[in-house]
Amino acid sequence: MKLPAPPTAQSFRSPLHHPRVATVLGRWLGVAVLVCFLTGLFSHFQQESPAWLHIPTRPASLYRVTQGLHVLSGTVAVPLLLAKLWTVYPKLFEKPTLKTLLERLSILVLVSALALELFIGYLNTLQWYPWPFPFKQTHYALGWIIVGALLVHIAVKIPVIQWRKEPLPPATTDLTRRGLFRTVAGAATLVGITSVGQSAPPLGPLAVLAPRKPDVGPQGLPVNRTARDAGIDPLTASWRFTVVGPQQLSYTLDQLRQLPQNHSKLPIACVEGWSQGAHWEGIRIRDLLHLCGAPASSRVRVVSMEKGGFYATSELPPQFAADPLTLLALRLNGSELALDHGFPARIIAPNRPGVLQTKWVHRLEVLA
Ligand SMILES: Nc1nc2c(c(=O)[nH]1)N[C@H]1C(S)=C(S)[C@@H](COP(=O)(O)O)O[C@H]1N2
Ligand SMILES: [Mo]
Repeated sequence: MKLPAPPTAQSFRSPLHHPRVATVLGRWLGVAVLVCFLTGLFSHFQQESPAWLHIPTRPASLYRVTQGLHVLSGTVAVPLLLAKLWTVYPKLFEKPTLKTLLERLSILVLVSALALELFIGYLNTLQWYPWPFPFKQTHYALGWIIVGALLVHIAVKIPVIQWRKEPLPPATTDLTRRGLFRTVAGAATLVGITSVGQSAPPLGPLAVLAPRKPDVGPQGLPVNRTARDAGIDPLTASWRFTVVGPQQLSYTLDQLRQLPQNHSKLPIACVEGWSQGAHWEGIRIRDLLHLCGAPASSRVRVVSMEKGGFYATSELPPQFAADPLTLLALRLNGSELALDHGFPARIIAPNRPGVLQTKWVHRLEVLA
């Protein structure tokens, strides 16, 4: 029996594989990747702020928007990438020359880095890490690889993607180009609508792709890590909250409750994409700084009772410590903090990633 001959580039005659179709899908994908990259950079700099960078504390919900967009644009990029790969895969059957071989290599880097990036990004939203490398650093490095490879790809393709007025080949299949674009746009919208609700509460019930619904959790707020997972022991009678600064302060929980209390309406915006607004009550960090004799604009190290681990401490840059919205919160949505939300005290500050909103706080250290 004779096997049929392998396909060649000429076997794919559908105009849906035309470079202009690839160009249109490439533009859509390019926009998604750009939004994802820029919002990702913002999130990175929030967590690793270099000394020269001054991150503003307002708008208070800025990080909620940028990180919601980050996860949304990454999710929407998945169907766009699949569609783009489908339009161009017949090119794989062209006989390579040295030039196209080099180009293919650069596209291989781009596609594999982007596919891996989107894949580990989505698994991160599920808090599932079935790999030996650190997620955060890898995710960040891949972002730069993608942008570099994308710039090379665009530069190589400039002659093809420039809009030319030459007529397109006539449609030969039942699915027209417009039909394909509608299908791809529909798929992208569908995955968008079924995930955006994790950060836009009115759409919460539709968010079947998202692991967390913004209003499901104790006190109407999701929990990212429970007290049990973090190994938090029950409070003992000797528990004290301390501030280490020019003077050292020490309070029992009742004494903390006697200090002047303030309100803030601020969201928790997790790097994993879910976010929810909440109403917080507690003591302004700048009031505590004042009480211990430190300037309101001091850098403050926040220490949790959690032992070890990436979330056990965080730092408030001076502008965040000084902001009147930044609280050592004791109450959430009208009642005492639930244990899983950080009882007896946690940090809540405007325009910050959830990872820095440290829970189960028992000490503040004023840094020089
Ligand atoms: N000590 C400590 N603080 C923590 C965490 C943690 O695991 N340990 N998780 C952080 C993360 S990733 C988020 S998104 C928020 C979530 O707050 P919530 O669980 O009260 O909603 O808490 C932050 N504070
Ligand atoms: Mo988080």
